[in-house]
Amino acid sequence: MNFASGETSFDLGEPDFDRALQQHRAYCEALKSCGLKLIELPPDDDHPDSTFVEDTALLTARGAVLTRLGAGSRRGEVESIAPVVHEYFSNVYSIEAPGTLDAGDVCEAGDHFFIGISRRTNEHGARQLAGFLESFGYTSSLIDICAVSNILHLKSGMAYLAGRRLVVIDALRNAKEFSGYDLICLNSDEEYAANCLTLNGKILIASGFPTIRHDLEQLGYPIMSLDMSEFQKMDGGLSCLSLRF
Ligand code: CIR
Repeated sequence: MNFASGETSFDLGEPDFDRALQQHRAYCEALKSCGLKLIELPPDDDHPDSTFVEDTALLTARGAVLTRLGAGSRRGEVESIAPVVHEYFSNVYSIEAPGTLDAGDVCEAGDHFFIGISRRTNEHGARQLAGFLESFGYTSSLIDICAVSNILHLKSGMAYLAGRRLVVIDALRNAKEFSGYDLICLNSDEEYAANCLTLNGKILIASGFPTIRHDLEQLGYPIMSLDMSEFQKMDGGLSCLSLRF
């Protein structure tokens, strides 16, 4: 109910709560239609941003990391997600102070992870995560997004598709960490669509971004699109609304 009192840096007006609920239902249906089984959690009225559950944990095939959210108003969200993560993972680490990390700043690309340093994720948090990932047998690289863009999280500006292919906003196209990757660059008026999701071979994108949709279709990807208007008003995208494992 208090969704509109969450954090946001977008200036798109107040979200319509009923519309947000409808869009959330459509999102859940889309995940199911891609073959995912959903674990649904009860609403957390103390945390208006808790629907952006992705930020609270990084779940990998080899272990999980509970985060320490960069926004003070959101920090308590991790307490509610922790027991659920422990139910499914035996190997769980936590980011500790002075580190902060929002998992929206973490992009898994096969066995490699890109970790954004942002307004929410500091270098301590990023380095702690890199250490945990190394102990799981993964590699990682850190990308300072504050230096190039005002996006909230790394994944507000990029997504991993498959193989060596990434979708990126223009400000990230020259990041040295992406050399050797095949980059699909978004037009400046379609940057919100960078936050797309690959689910069992299908790509979920926000609706209303015809150029990137066309480009992905030309590459042979089956596309599903969802209206995300109310979540965009609160600085959130498709990846933020779930934790996938
Ligand atoms: C926030 O500012 O923290 C939320 N309103 C939006 C978080 C979006 N999460 C994400 O990009 N992973």
